[in-house]
Amino acid sequence: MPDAPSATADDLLAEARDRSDTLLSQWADRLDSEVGGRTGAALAYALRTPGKRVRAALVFSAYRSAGGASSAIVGVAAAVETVHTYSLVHDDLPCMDDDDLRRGRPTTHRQFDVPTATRVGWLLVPVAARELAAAAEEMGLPPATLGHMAETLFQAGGIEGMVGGQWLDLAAERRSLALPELMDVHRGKTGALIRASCILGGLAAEGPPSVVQALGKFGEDIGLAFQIADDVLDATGTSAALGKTAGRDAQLAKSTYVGVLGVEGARAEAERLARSAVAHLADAGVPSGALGALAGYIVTRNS
Ligand code: GRG
Repeated sequence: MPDAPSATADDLLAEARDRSDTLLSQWADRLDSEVGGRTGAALAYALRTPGKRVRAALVFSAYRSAGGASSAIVGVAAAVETVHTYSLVHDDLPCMDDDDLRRGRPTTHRQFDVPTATRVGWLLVPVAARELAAAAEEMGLPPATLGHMAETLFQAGGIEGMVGGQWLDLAAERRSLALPELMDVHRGKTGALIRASCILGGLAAEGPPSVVQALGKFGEDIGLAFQIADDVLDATGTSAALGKTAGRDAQLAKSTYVGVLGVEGARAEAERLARSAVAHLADAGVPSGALGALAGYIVTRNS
């Protein structure tokens, strides 16, 4: 699917699920037999849990908007989803958010056990690295580009991104955060990987620096908007619709955008960020049909 201005978010997400789930399922089969036993089965379980695949859709759309055309980009999309899956498996552990339900199914530690789920999370990170390298090779990308892509993905997953944000989030339970601190938490724990998804698409397409930079700015704004929308859904949605426990933020006494701005204020801020995200693309002359549709979805989604 080229960057079609008419593509709807539903089309783009269906495509992302179709393409990345097929590959993730192949990785699941391989890991199940390579690792074996309970841990192999748990790795396959985690990789096959049915996510929305928003990050994969962003990789595909950013790639096409930067002129990319190789079908091997699916390996990059699935590598990002693998890092995301690791973060969900660990986020649900008793030492973090301690949750029983994820993607409409028992969390990995509930289905298996805590040591197995802990191992699964750790094992998924090198899987993502190996598959990112394989995809870059299949696309014929130069080693320096792969290096840049790996740095982008794993920096986003580390102390400057997801781990750092999650750490701040855990430390902030039962404390009231002011808006600037809350932005740091959200940009790190959720926004960094979403931003990286957009940049990775641009890098894999070997887009010019101005395009990759615009994709990064787009990703930064929608990454923050994504977590604000998540705060709203946690406060207003049901567990059945979300596939995870609703109202968890209140139970854990977390600071959220809803707590600071109220539901309507949080929604308005997410919408403002989605508009700002698309403006970054327009400023740099990057086609924004598909990415704009995904930005709209991110702030209006109901799960
Ligand atoms: C060691 C402190 C430390 C951290 C480890 C666990 C972890 C790293 C980070 C957690 C990051 C996290 C889970 C952030 C929440 C991101 C989020 C809003 C997830 C939900 O994303 P969706 O809605 O989920 O795209 P699906 O299921 O559709 O993929």
